[in-house]
Amino acid sequence: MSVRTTCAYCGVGCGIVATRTGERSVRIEGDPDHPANRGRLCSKGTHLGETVGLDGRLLHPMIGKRRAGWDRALDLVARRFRDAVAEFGPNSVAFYVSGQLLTEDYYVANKLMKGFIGAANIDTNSRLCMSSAVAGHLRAFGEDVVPASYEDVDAADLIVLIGSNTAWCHPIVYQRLRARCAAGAKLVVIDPRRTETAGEADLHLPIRPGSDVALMNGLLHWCREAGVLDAGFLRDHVSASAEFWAQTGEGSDLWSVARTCDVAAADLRAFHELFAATPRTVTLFSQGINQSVAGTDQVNAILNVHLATGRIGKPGAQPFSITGQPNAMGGREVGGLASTLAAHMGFDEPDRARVQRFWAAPTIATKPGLKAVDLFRAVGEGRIKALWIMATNPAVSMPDAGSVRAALAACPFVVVSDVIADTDTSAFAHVRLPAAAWGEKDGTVTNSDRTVSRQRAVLPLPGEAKPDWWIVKEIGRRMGWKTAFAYDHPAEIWREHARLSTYQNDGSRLFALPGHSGGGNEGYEAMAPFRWGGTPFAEGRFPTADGRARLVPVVQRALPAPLRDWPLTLNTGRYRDQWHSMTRTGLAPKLARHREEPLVEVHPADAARLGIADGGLAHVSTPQGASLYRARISDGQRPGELFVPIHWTDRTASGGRTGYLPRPHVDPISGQPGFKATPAAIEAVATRWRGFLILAGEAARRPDCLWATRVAVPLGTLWELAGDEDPARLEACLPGGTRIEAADPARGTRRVAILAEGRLAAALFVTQTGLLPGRDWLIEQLAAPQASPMVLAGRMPGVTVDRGPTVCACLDIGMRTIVDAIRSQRLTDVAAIGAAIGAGTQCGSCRPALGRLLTREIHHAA
Ligand SMILES: Nc1nc2c(c(=O)[nH]1)N[C@H]1C(S)=C(S)[C@@H](COP(=O)(O)OP(=O)(O)OC[C@H]3O[C@@H](n4cnc5c(=O)[nH]c(N)nc54)[C@H](O)[C@@H]3O)O[C@H]1N2
Ligand SMILES: Nc1nc2c(c(=O)[nH]1)N[C@H]1C(S)=C(S)[C@@H](COP(=O)(O)OP(=O)(O)OC[C@H]3O[C@@H](n4cnc5c(=O)[nH]c(N)nc54)[C@H](O)[C@@H]3O)O[C@H]1N2
Ligand code: SF4
Ligand SMILES: [Mo]
Repeated sequence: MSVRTTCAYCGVGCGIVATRTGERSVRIEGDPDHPANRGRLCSKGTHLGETVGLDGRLLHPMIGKRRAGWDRALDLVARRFRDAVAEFGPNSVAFYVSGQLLTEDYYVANKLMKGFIGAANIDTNSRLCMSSAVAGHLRAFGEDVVPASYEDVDAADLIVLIGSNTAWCHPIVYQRLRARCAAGAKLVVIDPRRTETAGEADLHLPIRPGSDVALMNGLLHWCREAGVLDAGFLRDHVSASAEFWAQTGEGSDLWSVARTCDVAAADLRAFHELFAATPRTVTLFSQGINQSVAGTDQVNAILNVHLATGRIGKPGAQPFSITGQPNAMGGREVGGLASTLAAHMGFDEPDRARVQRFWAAPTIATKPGLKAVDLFRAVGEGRIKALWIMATNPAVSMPDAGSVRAALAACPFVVVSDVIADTDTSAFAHVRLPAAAWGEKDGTVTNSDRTVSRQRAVLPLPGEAKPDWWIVKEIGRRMGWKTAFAYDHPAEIWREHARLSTYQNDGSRLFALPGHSGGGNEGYEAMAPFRWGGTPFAEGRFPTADGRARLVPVVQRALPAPLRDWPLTLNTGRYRDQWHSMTRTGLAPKLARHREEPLVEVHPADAARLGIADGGLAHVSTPQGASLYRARISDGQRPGELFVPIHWTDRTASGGRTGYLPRPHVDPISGQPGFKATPAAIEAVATRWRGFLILAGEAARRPDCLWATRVAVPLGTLWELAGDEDPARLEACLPGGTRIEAADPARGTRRVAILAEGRLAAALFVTQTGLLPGRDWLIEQLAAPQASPMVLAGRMPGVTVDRGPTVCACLDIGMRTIVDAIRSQRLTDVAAIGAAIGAGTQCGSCRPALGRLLTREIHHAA
């Protein structure tokens, strides 16, 4: 049986054809008919099938450490929330939800909190993700509407990526834009780091972090002087205060901007000229813009340029805020943020009364609720007596996660709905509720370009897992609102959501789903992807009171001088093949080996000055916390700046706990944290020994040593290790069985293998000054019915098998294999590599990496 569904991961929203092939196995193919991807998938989507097993799943409701029936668990949750509201008022309870919920789940949670509990303390991880874009849209357009679509990318002649590592984070949009570049469009990337995305650009501006307003204001004023502004559009469709041009003009000359942004004036000039000469320009932005204490201003600086040049609402000419999570946009539509009410309505009248009337709600929130950072602060201060977390892992993903953990530990009642049993957050839960996972759920999601698609179940619900909407409506019913939460099917919720969107909507709210309010469930079952809103702003009309868009006078804030104790700036972000806290991608061996360990990337000059060695360990600290990383020296970093990934957690590593590091400073308008720039320091850490441990099956426990990172491998687990402690303590990790071992005391080397009925059950290799063998051959031994007698050698004589880190995740091809092919077959382009060994021919996510390897090899050869 095949179903048409949507990818579980990013906001590109690719269509998938999923076919069940066994008890818990699914074949994944790109849906050739889906408008977002037309059959293509990236490495993460391609390997979704590796994450649908039951390893680590939460399959039953749990009260504390004990299994409980649904009735008992639900009654307990409903009673604790009701009691808290009765005793301390509606503001004493909170929900913290997620852009990974489906629209139906999200709608019911929002309705329960805002309309029935009667407070607005429901916020979402989207606060950390694109609330600055929401706030910027509201200021400029009057409504949170993303005007662009992917077809605009296909039609653009210039694509500007600002604060977006699109090749890794929105790979299918990236493939669409590369296809456009192949047809002649130009690509400009504005990012302090030389990412793989930047590496392929026609022009890369490695600006000083946080200087984006200066850059955009400079562009705006250059366009003004060059006569590139659209005077007609400004006159008819845009308003600006009398002071706008004077305010934004300050420090906007080429030389001042070059100085503020720390880029070459010639490069800046080249950008201006390209921009001026290219009416069909799409500017895509994501976290480098949003996740800043000036995020909303940065968004408006971009929107100002597009409005003033009339490059909005036209084919190939748009500002384009791309969303991160699969249903970030759906969350905005239902009003999942504490600062919005529902269906693009706010808390002012007549919206509030209208929504209350529609819901027939006994009460309704009168004002916005607590935004994520304030919400967890309120939890820490004891003001929240009951907290329900759904589909997000705030103990990892909130800034200053140490304080968030302390708050969770102190909260009288914490409920966590998740698909995974043990997460860093669920460790604090009094009640854990087992949610249906991707592949088991039914509902809708809205992607970055307003396309609504169905997610459809291809697998049955395992254990006692239930869809999120079902769990929430059960709590609503048990809190006493039986008719308002009498849903039996997600289609009923969808139709209600659609009805609210058109309810007393005279066209002043662009968000509307006409034609979806009625019909039976069959229409919902058969729903094909569609985009709401048509082409917003095509006629130059905006959803403000006077129909005009606003130019918002934003000015570059003073950039902080380096602090004495924290002289560096810490930037945080994503890896190509991992998703957030790795609860799902961390299960997939094919995704694990692109980047096995959490790295801190350091500029060579800083590394030399601070004695940081490539491949050594380093301790990164900020005023909030500290964590260990493996150092990678990279001239793609700017001097004085560090970059670390966000993915590793208590479950997967002893280091790489990035959530502890960012400070909880937020944008004053949106409340979005400035995750990309925290004052930091770095210090090299020497260890006495290094090693690794390979175990058959899932590893229950993290080895107890300074550095231990889990890597999923076929049929088992690899732990990369290093430490100072006596390595003898690692013995505790070894299973029983026949033991063989070898030692070389001169180099401090010990090698142990455990065999169970001839099969390799474990291999532990540790050395102080010697070499460690590659891991691949030993990992392959896990599959052998009879382990090779050479296991203690770590390899077969004469065979070098380690293929290096995975580059092509689809065909599982490592770096060394590719370099060998380039050298031996004298390959000179990415297509030739594909023809020779297949790398890069499937999902295409690794094509930028192949390009870089080629450049490096050709450079070497010369
Ligand atoms: N592989 C993968 N893909 C994902 C995700 C994932 O976890 N893994 N998560 C999804 C989600 S939820 C999101 S929100 C998106 C995020 O997608 P992106 O926004 O593309 O990802 P990030 O790595 O967070 O940050 C983007 C870039 O902003 C740059 N940056 C930092 N500071 C500044 C600055 O001051 N100015 C400018 N111009 N740039 C700056 C960083 O160097 C970084 O390269 O990805 C989505 N896709
Ligand atoms: N330092 C730093 N921190 C960041 C960022 C950054 O760039 N830097 N980026 C921020 C951004 S943009 C984002 S979006 C967040 C993401 O951060 P989180 O939302 O915390 O990350 P995830 O690991 O995706 O957490 C999702 C959880 O939901 C569970 N889950 C998956 N599907 C379902 C489901 O259907 N139902 C239920 N109930 N649970 C489910 C997963 O197992 C997992 O535990 O991180 C933010 N934090
Ligand atoms: S780009 Fe990749 S992760 Fe994002 S939706 Fe498409 S297949 Fe999924
Ligand atoms: Mo995000």
